[in-house]
Amino acid sequence: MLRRIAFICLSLLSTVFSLHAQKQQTPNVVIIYADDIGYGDFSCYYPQNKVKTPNVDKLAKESLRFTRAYCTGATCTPSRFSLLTGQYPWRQTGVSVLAGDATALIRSDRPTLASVFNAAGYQTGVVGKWHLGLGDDRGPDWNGQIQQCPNDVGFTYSYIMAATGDRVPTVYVENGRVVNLDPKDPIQVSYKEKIGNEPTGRDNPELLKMKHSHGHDFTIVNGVGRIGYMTGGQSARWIDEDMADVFTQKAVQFIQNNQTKPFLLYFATHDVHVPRVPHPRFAGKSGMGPRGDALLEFDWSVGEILQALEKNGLSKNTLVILSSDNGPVIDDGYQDQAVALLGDHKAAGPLRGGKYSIFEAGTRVPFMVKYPRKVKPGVSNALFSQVDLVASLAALIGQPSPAQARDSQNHLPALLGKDKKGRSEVLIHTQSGNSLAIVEETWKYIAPSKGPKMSAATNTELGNNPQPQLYNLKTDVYETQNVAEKYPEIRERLEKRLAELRGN
Ligand code: NG6
Ligand code: CA
Repeated sequence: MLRRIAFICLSLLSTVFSLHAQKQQTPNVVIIYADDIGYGDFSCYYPQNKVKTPNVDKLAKESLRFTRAYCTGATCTPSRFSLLTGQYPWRQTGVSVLAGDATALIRSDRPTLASVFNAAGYQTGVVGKWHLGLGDDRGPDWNGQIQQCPNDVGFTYSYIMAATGDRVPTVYVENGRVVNLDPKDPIQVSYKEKIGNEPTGRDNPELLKMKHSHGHDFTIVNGVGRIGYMTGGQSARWIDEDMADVFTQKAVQFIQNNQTKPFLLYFATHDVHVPRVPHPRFAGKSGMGPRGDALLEFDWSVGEILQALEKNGLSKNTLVILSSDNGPVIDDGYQDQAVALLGDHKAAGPLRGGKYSIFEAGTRVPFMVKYPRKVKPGVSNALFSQVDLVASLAALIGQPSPAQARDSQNHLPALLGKDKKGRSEVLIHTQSGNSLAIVEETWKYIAPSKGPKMSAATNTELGNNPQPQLYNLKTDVYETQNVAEKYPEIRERLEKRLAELRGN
């Protein structure tokens, strides 16, 4: 009898231990995805810059910090599409900056990063900016249950804004329902014609607390002119100043709620996208205007997330990635003094171009990985693309990568610092000029494109050129010397390779 009891006790103990071990084996993943933060914005990437981001600095010290990680496009929707689907944005038509009432780009039959994690028993949350469309072909039903929302593509929890801070509708959507909506005051949205009687930036500029510099002159909400017309939904409208607080709190709550279960959290901040209307506790604090203040606000959000992991005893077993969806832009359509107060700050660090550009600053972004159990802090020059997160993170949790994630390569060893090389080549794309480029360890080839050379509105060099461009990134990271004619055999090789990959 005694032996029997001892045996039962022992086997119970071993089950408990193995469950515990299992729990430890299964890492949580948190992706902190910034909006429009440039390669040089943090001093860990460009020490000459002086904006104080202590939480990001601390994270960088504890992380493997990549110097050559790319998003797939120089704007938001394309990069986010790739991050979640493992496919390049140009493979599917319509993957470009979406309107706030656009239908869903990713439909429920499609595997995503979230569904891969969900299939492995993870809780999967998205908090923040979505910008991948909502609703079926009839469009999103703002006043009912929205179809084809994040919960239909693998997320078990979602608290999002549909598109961007500067696009209507200016409301939060939780699990497919607009938050705080009064059914007696339904929301109507149009990007084609004026709807309702609310003032617009075009007709009533005197009502604006922040004027537009280009675009952004439709319905005024909270003193800010937006893109698109909206009426109704008064009780549901967000207050821009509180947005970082709201999203951060929801993300922290998600971590707390799931502290005993494995989870994936995709935390997509609104900072530092326009309109830059940070909370009063950050406003004016950077000395660099609202863009600098929004960087402080972003840093605060990062601190809160890391602290939530720490408080719940999850820091060691959580892989945290911090990155951005495209390069920096200073004037993106509002007169927020970002240009006037920029001073010496170089948002792109040593790189040329910025958001919208095929030059390096458009898509080479900050990227760091903290995972105390497996990743030794340091710097990695491995080539990495965000399109690889699906396959690499699937490998991390022992799941197969979906066949539809056709462009996603498993570079988990690079993420963990075991492989110093990463990808052999990275493809990047921009909407302006529909240009494509291929980047290797040394060479970058930009295919000829007809788009404009400059965006006058944002003052960005777009990199479009009807002639082929070839740059040696090792000796000329600022892409000043086009050596396409000097090295015809390299140009031809990359031209061919690009065509091959494109047609694949
Ligand atoms: C542009 C907007 C810009 C920004 C961008 C999308 C104008 C004039 N400009 O069309 O302000 O919203 O779209 O940015 O409207 S992204 O980061 O979401 O891709
Ligand atoms: Ca963006």
